[in-house]
Amino acid sequence: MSSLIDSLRQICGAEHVLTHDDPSTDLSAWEHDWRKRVFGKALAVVRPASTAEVAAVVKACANTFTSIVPQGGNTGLVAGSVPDASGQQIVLSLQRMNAVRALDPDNLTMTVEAGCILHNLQDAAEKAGFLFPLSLAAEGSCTIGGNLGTNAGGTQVVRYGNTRELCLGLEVVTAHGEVWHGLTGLRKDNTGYDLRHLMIGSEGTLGVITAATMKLYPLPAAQLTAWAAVPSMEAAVQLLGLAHQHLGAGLTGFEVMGQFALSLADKYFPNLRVPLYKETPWCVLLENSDHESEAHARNQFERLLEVAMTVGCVSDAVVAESIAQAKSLWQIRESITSAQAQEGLNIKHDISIPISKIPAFVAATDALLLREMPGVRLVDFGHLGDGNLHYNVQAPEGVDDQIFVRDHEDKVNDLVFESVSHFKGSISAEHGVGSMKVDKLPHYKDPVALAMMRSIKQSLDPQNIMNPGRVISL
Ligand code: FAD
Ligand code: 2HG
Ligand code: ZN
Repeated sequence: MSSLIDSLRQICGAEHVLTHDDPSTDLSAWEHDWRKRVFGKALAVVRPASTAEVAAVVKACANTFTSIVPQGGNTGLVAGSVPDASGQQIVLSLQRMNAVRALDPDNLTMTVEAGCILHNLQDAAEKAGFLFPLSLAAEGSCTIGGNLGTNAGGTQVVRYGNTRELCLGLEVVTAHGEVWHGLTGLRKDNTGYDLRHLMIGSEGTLGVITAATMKLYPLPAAQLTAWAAVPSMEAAVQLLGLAHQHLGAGLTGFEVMGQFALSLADKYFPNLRVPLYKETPWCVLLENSDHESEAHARNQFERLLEVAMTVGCVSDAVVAESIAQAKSLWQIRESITSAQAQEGLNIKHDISIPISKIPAFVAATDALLLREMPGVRLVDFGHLGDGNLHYNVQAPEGVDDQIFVRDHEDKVNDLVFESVSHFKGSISAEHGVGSMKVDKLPHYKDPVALAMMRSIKQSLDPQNIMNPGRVISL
């Protein structure tokens, strides 16, 4: 292996190939996942600065049958970006490849390197007078390469779609170390299989994304945020229908949050002042982006809320009076993951169900879990506008969280996933499969689809060096 490390040092420069041989180097940040559920050991952390360097690194690894784990911001929630415990896999960190290569205002695109932090992309777009709409709570550290790798969703999907819908072209280093130059920026191209869509969401198992051409949108004239108390999940779904009717394409966010999830946000972030949640089982956060004016947006919101209150699907509501107030409402929503982590280890489920079936799913699955494990605390929240719930399970009050997760995780997963399957949903809506759900996939994915996935993987990565053991087991 020392000859591989020597080659990698020649390719990237010695200071960009970190190994455990140097006792002063701490690799742990690259070796464990954000949730601290998986702790691996890397042969080396390799930090190339260009596509040519990535290609040379992959070739050197292919020549020595060395596995590669691509890593961006390492904020993934399914442990797909960290090495296993063998000490034989390299972490290929894209963090140094963070340039905005071009912005084309007429084509409404920007071409960026994979290691660009999402928040920096949003900023670069805004400085040029455009909106890059992908938005998620990890945006200060996740990268566009990771967003593409996982086909991230986030809070604007109801209007702009997942990362997949925002991408018009890719540059990819294949498992053989060749470079596919696919940064076309074309909105129409029917010249055969769409390899871009194969790579997006493949979680580093088919190749390394080194750059992407992403869509830009006009900045709205006004963005208004409202917070509504709703009496039930049925009411939340009814409100979603009304919001589509009244706001049309202006509806850019529709998030639901359960009372217990909000109580955790309140407990750990008291300065955020969570409104209305104490008297109601659910709250909804809505965003209206308007291309006319703030007055128009406010007027639309007021009409929507008036109708919603008349039919009874909203019991109380506030519309943010300022940008600062809107930001703090969004901060409440975005603080839930962190608040839940501070409350203790928990069992996450990132699921999607047809929107119409969500109330029945929640009622049935809550009842099932509470019957099987009395006292479990359900942290339900998510992107209701997309039919995507984060249906997370926390230990009963006073029960040791580590012991609860150790003893109950499998059973809880099985109960929730069986329920998801009954309601014809997906066991991963936006976070991906990673290493955490790879064993579950064969039970819940169509066998013909799985067989096609397996043959794609074997044909594009015959040595199985690209993030092996993630997404699909061979
Ligand atoms: P990493 O975690 O580094 O990697 C994720 C996966 O992509 C791994 O399998 C990795 O191998 C692969 N990968 C990374 N870079 C590349 C590349 N260049 N080429 C090929 N494969 C690559 N996700 C959502 O979808 N919606 C949310 O709302 C959301 N909110 C979050 C909130 C918090 C607080 C946190 C911690 C996470 C959240 N996530 C969310 C999950 C996570 O942020 C996303 O999955 C994000 O897209 C990961 O980006 P990353 O750069 O951190 O990727
Ligand atoms: C979000 O929507 C993320 O905030 C994280 O997808 C979800 O913590 C979670 O379960
Ligand atoms: Zn989410």
